[in-house]
Amino acid sequence: MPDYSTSNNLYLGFDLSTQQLKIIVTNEHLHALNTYNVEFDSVYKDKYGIHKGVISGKDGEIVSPVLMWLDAIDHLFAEMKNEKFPFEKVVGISGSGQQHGSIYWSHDADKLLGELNPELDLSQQLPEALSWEMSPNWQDHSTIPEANVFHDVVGKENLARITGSRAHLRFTGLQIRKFVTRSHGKEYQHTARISLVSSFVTSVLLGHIAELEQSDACGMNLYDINKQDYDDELLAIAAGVSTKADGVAKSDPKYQESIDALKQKLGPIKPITYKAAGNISPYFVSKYGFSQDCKVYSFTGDNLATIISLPLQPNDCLVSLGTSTTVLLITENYQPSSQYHLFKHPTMPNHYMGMICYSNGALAREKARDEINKAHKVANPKSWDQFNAILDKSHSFNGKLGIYFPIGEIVPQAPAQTIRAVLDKGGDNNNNNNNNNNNNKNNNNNTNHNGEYKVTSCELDTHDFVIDDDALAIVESQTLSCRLRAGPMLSKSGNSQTTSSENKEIYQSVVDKFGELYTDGKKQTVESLTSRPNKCYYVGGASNNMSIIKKMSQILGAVNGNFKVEIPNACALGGAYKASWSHECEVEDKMIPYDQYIAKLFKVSEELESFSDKDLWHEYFEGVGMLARMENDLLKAD
Ligand code: XUL
Repeated sequence: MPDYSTSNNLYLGFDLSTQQLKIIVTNEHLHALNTYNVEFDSVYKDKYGIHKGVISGKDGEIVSPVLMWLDAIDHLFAEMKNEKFPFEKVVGISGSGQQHGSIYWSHDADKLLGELNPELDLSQQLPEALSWEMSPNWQDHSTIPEANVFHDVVGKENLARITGSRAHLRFTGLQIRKFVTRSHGKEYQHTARISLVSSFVTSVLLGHIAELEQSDACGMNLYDINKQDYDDELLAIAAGVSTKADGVAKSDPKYQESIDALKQKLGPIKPITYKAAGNISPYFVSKYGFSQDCKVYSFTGDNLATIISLPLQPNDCLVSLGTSTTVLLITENYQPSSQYHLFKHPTMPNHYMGMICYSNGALAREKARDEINKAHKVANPKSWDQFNAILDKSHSFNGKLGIYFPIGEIVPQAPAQTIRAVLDKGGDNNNNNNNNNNNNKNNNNNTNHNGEYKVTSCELDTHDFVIDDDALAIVESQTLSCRLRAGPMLSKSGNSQTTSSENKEIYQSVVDKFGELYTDGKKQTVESLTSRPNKCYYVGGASNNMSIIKKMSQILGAVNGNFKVEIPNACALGGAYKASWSHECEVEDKMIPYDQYIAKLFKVSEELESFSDKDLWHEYFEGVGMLARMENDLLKAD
């Protein structure tokens, strides 16, 4: 066990994810001292019948047993107690939960939570506190009919404008509509309150049901971010009384009653604050030895906790290169789109977290790598050497891009497909339809702007597109897609490094070549095309491949540096830092700007592994124009 004697205050950061519960211990200097974790499958496989932390049912239903999470909390605290962990030194707790999951509390919940007997475990005492013993997991995809209803009633872009996201199968509002109208109508009648996973853990630790935390509440498709209030029409859909979808007239008393009932069950949403949700419940004080003054600060969602685990400033981007690619960024600019997400920032009240989630990431790159290795008869089929050598020797945009979606893509929403394309700078209109692949695309739109540039789809070995070209084309295309989508969110960053007249010139030159550019149905503006990230942080599996992240950094063009980071406990750490920041704000009785507070964690430029390469941001404008046109003209829509 680490030496806790030199720390005055300890903080706990929870991470309740799909497959495990983790607790990290930090001190007042933001040092991480210890972690504890329990893998659900290794302990609860038989008791709860889970596999990889969840139970999969029919029609895409994926749920987690709520009592298992309670067992996991007691399990870790018991382990810590066994090790003589100094619980009395813990002054604040916060943490993260997987996003979108909902927990259905019964009318007895508050009473049962408040009267817990420390002689027994949580899971023995709380079954009656739940009106349903399961929580839909974020991987659940059983709500296609509900997604259709949300979009039919309010429209995809409009829903994104209101709530920060279009309807996603995992989002809480859709899950609630399914619960109410299709799967658990009876249980809904017995539901007094609904928590998110984040506010569920807060509630258990407090001993009463906590308010929803504002940034995580943005993942419900029910909350109007600008108005900072629930949207009644969306609540009506979730409650199964939408006039358009369910035929309930607004004049029917059932309409407003059902909206009000759901509003009450969800409870108020607490605006971003450093103030504690309350003190830890007597159960944990008696059973484990916590101080009764220990504060519980509202938990948030896992992605939201991730961005507060690093000293990120406005307009910084975190590019996570796992099986899927996820881009998280901080912005002051509320520019919603149906193709990405905006949430309130969990600790910076006037800021938002943007999130772009691609489903095709590593898998698509690996497929290209394997083909290249096969063609070159490389002994180790998984070696990146050949792929990387191709990336390393490229120092400009060669006019070849692709849409590499071995599985269906979310951004832009499209079925599985592969399209390769070349940019013809010479302008030969007669050739337009000569090199089609078999995709169902519309080549008629491949307009030859100013008689000069056109984008032509082709198959391998036509237009000189050879297998080696896939290496560069896939990394470039994936990165340009991020650049096209991050641009609108960064568009007030002031990071363009060019004057506004230069920006107008750059913009005009792209428009002259490719016509007005639209991404996901929205026109790109001078600002959205010319804004650059402040810093870029690369994390996850492929961030260990320097050739890939160097190429990405050349294209994304961060103005204040690129960094490679490893943050294995990001969600738990973000939770612990939220607790220590909140505690410090409470002690000082004022809101300390979070980016200033977290800056003392480490000096980014000195202590993180930074890397730089040629800045090809300008050169890749042609690529920006080309990819935008490819998406509009060639992509087979869902
Ligand atoms: C985000 C999402 C997942 C979960 C689990 O929208 O669904 O990232 O939060 O990690």
